Amino acid sequence: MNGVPTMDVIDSHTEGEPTRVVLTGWPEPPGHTIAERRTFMEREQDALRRGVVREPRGHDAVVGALLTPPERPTAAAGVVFFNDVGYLGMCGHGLIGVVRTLQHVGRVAPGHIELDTPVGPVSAELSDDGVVTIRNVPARVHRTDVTVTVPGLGEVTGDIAWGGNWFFLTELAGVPLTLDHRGELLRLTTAIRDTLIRAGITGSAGALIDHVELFTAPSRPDADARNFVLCPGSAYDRSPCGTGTSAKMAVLHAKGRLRLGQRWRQEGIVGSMFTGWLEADGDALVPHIQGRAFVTARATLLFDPQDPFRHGLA
Ligand code: PYC
Repeated sequence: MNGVPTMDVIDSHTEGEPTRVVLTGWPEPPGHTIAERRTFMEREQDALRRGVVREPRGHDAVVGALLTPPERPTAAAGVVFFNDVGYLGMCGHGLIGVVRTLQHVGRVAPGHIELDTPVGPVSAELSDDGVVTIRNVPARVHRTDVTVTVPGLGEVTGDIAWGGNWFFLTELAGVPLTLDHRGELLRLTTAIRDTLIRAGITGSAGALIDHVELFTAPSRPDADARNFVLCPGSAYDRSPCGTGTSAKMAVLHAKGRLRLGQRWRQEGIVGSMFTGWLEADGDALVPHIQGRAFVTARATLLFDPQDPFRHGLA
């Protein structure tokens, strides 16, 4: 199809959660920082975001990642994460997928890799066996033991923490965190998020809390807890959620239940696992998240000007 705009992408999944990395075809968003590039994408290139991750080419669980030039000369790339409804700050599973994708195309080798994101510098260690350990942006607790009254659910008490995205973290008795209950889990976590928004409860500086994370006892004997994570929009994370595990570890540390360096093994809703731990960097609590990603496809997306849905379904 001569003359039709195209994009080359690589798909992967990290512990079950998909990532689609855009390699070519997306006009480079200008900006001195990755945050400026993301603002430009939101303002001027949003149709491309929708076309890459929404149906008919994608679905609501796909997280897209645009590679850009980095901010720091030491970084391999800048990266802006996005999904079907907007843009993410950081994305833990996505970063693991990006590292394996960069390895797949020969841009990085096992060892230390620096990357720049809109919310700060991050890095990764890629092992010879393909396991990736990311060093996330610092995590912090904003408020603990916040109680809200959720229609149809009653009083829910949880903690608000940052792990690269904003999270409300809680436990709900009565609904098993299993895939066959995902419909109900989506409904309940969406009701919690809507209640927080209506009540004006936010992260710091009025930031929207767009992720809700539920916890329960693990099913795996080698895990410490199992979770269910509502992502922005109406998708749930198939992986144990890197930024959510970071936020959880910050809460556990603040409550005296996780020491620096102590391993936290987080099982996700499909039974996969991330291993995380916290390190101190001055006053900052730096989460490390370890997991695996597998490349699943290389594709060329075609944006036929005749196609009324080339920029995705609404
Ligand atoms: O792994 O941080 C994560 C994440 C955020 C949204 C989906 N995955």
